Amino acid sequence: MIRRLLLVSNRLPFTVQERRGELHIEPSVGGLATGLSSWHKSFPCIWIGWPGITQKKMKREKDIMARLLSENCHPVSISQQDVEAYYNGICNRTIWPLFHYFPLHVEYGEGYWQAYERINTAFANVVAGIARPDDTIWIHDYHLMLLPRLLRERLPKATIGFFLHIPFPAFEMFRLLPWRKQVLEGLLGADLIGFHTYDYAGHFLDSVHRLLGCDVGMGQLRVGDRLIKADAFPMGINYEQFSSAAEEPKTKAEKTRIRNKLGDCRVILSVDRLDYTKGIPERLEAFSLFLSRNPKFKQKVVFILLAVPSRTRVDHYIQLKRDLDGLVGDINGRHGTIGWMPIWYLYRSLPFRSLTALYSLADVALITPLRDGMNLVAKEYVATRADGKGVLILSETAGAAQELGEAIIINANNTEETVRALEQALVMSEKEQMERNRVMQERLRRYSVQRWAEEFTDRLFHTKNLQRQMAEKALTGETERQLVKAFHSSDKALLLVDYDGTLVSFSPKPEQAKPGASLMSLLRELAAHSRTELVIISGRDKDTLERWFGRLNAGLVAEHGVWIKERGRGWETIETLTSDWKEEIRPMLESWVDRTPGSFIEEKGFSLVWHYRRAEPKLGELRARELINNLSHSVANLNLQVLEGSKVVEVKNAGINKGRAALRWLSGQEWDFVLAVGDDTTDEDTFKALPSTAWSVRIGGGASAARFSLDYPREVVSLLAKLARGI
Ligand code: GDG
Repeated sequence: MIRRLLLVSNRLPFTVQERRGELHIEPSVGGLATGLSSWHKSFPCIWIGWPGITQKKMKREKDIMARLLSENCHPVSISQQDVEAYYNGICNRTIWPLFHYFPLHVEYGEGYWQAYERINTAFANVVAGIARPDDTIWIHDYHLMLLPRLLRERLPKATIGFFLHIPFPAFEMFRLLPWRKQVLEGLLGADLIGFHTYDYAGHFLDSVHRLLGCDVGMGQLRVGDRLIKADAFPMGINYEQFSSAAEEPKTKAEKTRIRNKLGDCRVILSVDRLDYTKGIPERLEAFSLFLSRNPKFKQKVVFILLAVPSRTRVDHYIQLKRDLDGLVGDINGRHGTIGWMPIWYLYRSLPFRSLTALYSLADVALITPLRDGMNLVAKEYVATRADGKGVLILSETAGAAQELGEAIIINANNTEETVRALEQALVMSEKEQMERNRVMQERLRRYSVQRWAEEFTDRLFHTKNLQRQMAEKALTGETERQLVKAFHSSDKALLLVDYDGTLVSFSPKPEQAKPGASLMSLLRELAAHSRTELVIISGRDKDTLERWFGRLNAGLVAEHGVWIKERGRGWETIETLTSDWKEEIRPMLESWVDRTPGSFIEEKGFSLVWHYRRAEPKLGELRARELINNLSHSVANLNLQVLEGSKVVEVKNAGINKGRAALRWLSGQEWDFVLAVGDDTTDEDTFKALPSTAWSVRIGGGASAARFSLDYPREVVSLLAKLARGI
């Protein structure tokens, strides 16, 4: 449950504007602020953001500050210089074009990046100064991607959510950003990272996997001991506000006023910020071609183009405005007649009433962004048409297209297709219009902006709960003390310890993971304990284990149980095993090595292992899945099994596993203390073979039969040191 919400976004829901030398505050129009207004009033909420004027002006007008605070808005001051480098620089000249697949519009500059770090830090200072331990912090959008981490450093236990309102691009695009790792690490400070679509969430996880090497699965990953989730939450609109708008007397009056000017012309409408991502010139070209192809529509149709001024200090926007002015003039000049102007071009923002009046009289909404995180205008148009009429044409590269499949979906770069869509829309029967709209309206009504916010925050708390459950499993503090105490008061203790990933971290090449002098001395101390038996249970080949640990007074298990060596005895295999099958399986593994750069084969006495730790992570995993699939046909006939370890696929004789090997010790004698430690799926067999009183610890996250967890091999070493040295 939300106790108090801190909403953090670049802009506050109020804008401070200067008129005739005086500052005024006015509610901001658009998406988040209006959408969340009814929801966030149901509990205490503080909004933190930039009020839209510079530091100097804020200082001059102290009462503006007091007014913002009385509206629960905490301003973050930004100097004029930083507004240039941060807002007009890194945000709108670098991140915005890159994330919308416009790499040629992108400007990179170290000064921009420094401003980004500076402003994110300024936000972190303000938020950390306000935040209480049980607050929920929800950060919005691309301006603040470093903030989650900066806050996590200051408030390690905080509940932090992040939502990205623009697309997260595919890896090939994202990797172009010089500061790509810092951005990912910044975002990973959050507990939950939300996107409009599954594609964007997938792209993000893909980049995290490839650039930071984190394992991601089922939309979640771990950074240190913290579980983080990334998921899709398509943002909705305040449905009731739009669906009831058309019936408001003032809207009706506005509609009549506009209709009188239009005569009986049909209306095509588009509404966007004037932005190159919105595909406005392409749309106009398509409209022009439509008029040329369909002269019967001349004087019968009007295209109302509402373009809201945006980022007017950034060159590409200035240029776009010039191009658009020219294009509109050109089309009107070419197709227009005395008394009929095909395009009504409005370059301004309209009041809500006029906007909804336009929505409710438009026969067609032509929403064709080249790339758009979601696009709320498309949803607002459908919601406003409470009469069920009207046709939405929407491009597939808007996030909204994934929810509005009943619209006419087009590729905005395909002029022919857009023309055909216009032709189809203008002759579509009312029955069909209503059938399509009803389905979309029902969906939009159910998944409103309130529901979006609730789902996001619910999932954020769910993630926090999972983190808590994981923390309970962590072998720390009191539990660790109990384990150490139980060991020291036991008469006969058995320690079953895996090697790679448990006593040492993984190395790029298996032979590099040789135990160092201090680890060897610790193992010698443990093995020398008179009441303790140490067993190293590994998947490694017996020759390596013999070389490294042969002189220890310890039991050894090699190749997951193919070979066993009890204390003071020689190596033996537990059954008559064959390795003739290798000739059949090796060529398959070799072809996988050829197809997966960086992978290699390791050959052990009775098994073959394909390692892909050094391969490109995504390719490695894909090939591993394919290999397991392909092997499944061969292994059944040859009485083999396939084991999946950490970045390895291993083929060996069936019926061999670490659990079975562990039974040799577990069933042979009475133990009053048993501890098993391991890090991957092959160790799960050991955990499952243990008596219920045993202590079991799995390294790293994930579901496990082990009772406890630790994060890193160094923690295992420290635990064993406490056993050996009685600390
Ligand atoms: C970003 C992402 C994502 C527009 N003109 C007027 C006016 N508007 C309102 C609309 C709508 C909002 O502004 C525009 O939202 P969009 O979603 O269409 O686009 P962006 O501004 O680019 O927003 C986008 C969004 O964030 C939310 O996550 O969907 O993909 O780019 O609400 O109604 N409102 C008024 N007069 C206007 O003239 N009153």
